Amino acid sequence: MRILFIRDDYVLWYPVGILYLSGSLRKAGHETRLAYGNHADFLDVVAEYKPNVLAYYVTTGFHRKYISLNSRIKRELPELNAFSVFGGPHATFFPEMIEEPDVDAVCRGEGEIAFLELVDRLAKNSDYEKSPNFWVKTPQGIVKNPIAHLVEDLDSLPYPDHDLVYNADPLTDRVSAKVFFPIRGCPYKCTYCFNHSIHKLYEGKGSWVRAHSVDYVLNDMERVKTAHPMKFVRLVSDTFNLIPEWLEEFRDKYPKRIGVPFTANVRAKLVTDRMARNLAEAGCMWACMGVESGVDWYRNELLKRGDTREQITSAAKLLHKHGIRIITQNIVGLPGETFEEALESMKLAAECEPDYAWAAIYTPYPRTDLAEYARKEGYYDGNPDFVLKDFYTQSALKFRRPGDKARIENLHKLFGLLVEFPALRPLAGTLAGLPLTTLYSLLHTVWWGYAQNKRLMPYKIGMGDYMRTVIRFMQKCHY
Ligand code: B12
Ligand code: SF4
Repeated sequence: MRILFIRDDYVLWYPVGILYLSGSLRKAGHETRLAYGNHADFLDVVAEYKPNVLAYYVTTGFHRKYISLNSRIKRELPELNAFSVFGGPHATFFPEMIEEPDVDAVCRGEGEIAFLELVDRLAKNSDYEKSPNFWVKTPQGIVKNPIAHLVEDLDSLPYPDHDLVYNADPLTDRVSAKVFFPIRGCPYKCTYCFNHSIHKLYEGKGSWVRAHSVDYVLNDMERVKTAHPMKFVRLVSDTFNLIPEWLEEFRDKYPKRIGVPFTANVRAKLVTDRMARNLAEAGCMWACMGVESGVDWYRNELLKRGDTREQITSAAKLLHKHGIRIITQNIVGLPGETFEEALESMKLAAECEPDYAWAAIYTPYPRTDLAEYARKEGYYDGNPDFVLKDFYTQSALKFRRPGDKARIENLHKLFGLLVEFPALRPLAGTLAGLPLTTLYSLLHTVWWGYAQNKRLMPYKIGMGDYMRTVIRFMQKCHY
């Protein structure tokens, strides 16, 4: 079968999930390709490739775009009779999207085994509607199949097919850091994140938290490094510092076999002096660390983080002591939050003295406990179609105090600058109250670009590719 993955986001941080899916499909003898670009190009690629299956990775907020694009492809190229399949976090937590026109199947949870089984069944024309993990549309109605057991041994999966992206888009290959996902899942239950919901989805079906062996990860990296420019590595696992022994083995082997600087996501309360040293010796150039809220009640009761202020600031000190740069990550505009409470988050981030203070505006993702709380408390209506496509512009919530919405949205744009320049902090309330959102957005983008270039990226790209990348960002406005 020919499977065409379709991606309209020009993401330089491409999604790793579809690389794993392509790896599994190819190993089993199917053909795969990625169409990467704008809507007009897709029709040409689809017409030329003639796929049997159209495959989409969807996150909430971007789902409408892909549903419409799929309908357009089906409408304009009806002779193909292609079968459309949606997967990824939105499909997992909002499988009701199967009811949308032209959506043929929706995958819940991990797809390597499930998608292969569906494609094999389609190839043999044998009961495809009975494929585990899938909700499938049939002339008799929607079939909702149960979730299969998780893959226990991640190393049993074929290597991800990185060429899927690089063949489709040489610019991504030239300019972007190479992305890997060594550890799957996270044991914590933060209420805004998808992990607690997926734990429930997989209850009794195996452990959600699993790691590849260090050797599998390094073999995969070597494959990429020998064939592609690899100057920087992003380890995008949710929490990279979960397993201290794994990290020690990685520290021993990665510098010799790969030796390229990397970044990873770390959980503050797990960071010890020894762990920070291990990360540094392995080659960690910078780490992203969740701070989330500066108000203990929001951080630990509402968000269920379970971090003390001391754990957060001490992790920052330890990472810095070992020469690792830090991006702190905060959420502003939490359900019920006031402007003054959001300012506390900026202050806690500032105490960490980060190399960049990143912040998001809270976005209620479907079937998370916090989105449910926000719905029950009347902060939003629960319709995922109103979840905005990114958390950098506006809040989707109603606020307790009139005026706080606009001030918190402005605070979000000024967050990094306020953390960086203490002299600005006494002016935070006044600045956030001014109707200067467009200017603040511009400053926010320029400051992020500056921090990336000067502090976070260990390599430079040529002027031509730099301009091409900037144009893409402007066209698509994200990643
Ligand atoms: C790295 C990362 C990013 C990176 C890379 C982009 C990406 N989408 O991967 C960046 C920083 C760019 C990013 C951006 C965003 N992200 Co993000 N990101 C992640 C993270 C941490 C890892 C993704 C990953 O590689 N997973 C590992 C692979 C193996 O799993 P997977 O992607 O789920 O794929 C498997 C299954 O879902 C399934 N599957 C996936 N696609 C398909 C397709 C088909 C056809 C089938 C059958 C199956 C299938 O099979 C795959 C293999 O098992 C996840 C959390 C997570 N652990 O997944 C959040 C996560 C996906 N991000 C999230 C969000 C909210 C965003 C943003 C919207 C944030 C924003 N800017 O506002 C954007 C959206 C970007 C976009 N265009 O989609 C949420 C999504 C929630 C939701 N309901 O949609 C997540 C789940 C985090 C969370 N805490 O809840 N993200
Ligand atoms: S620690 Fe991070 S990845 Fe883990 S559950 Fe909390 S927010 Fe999600």
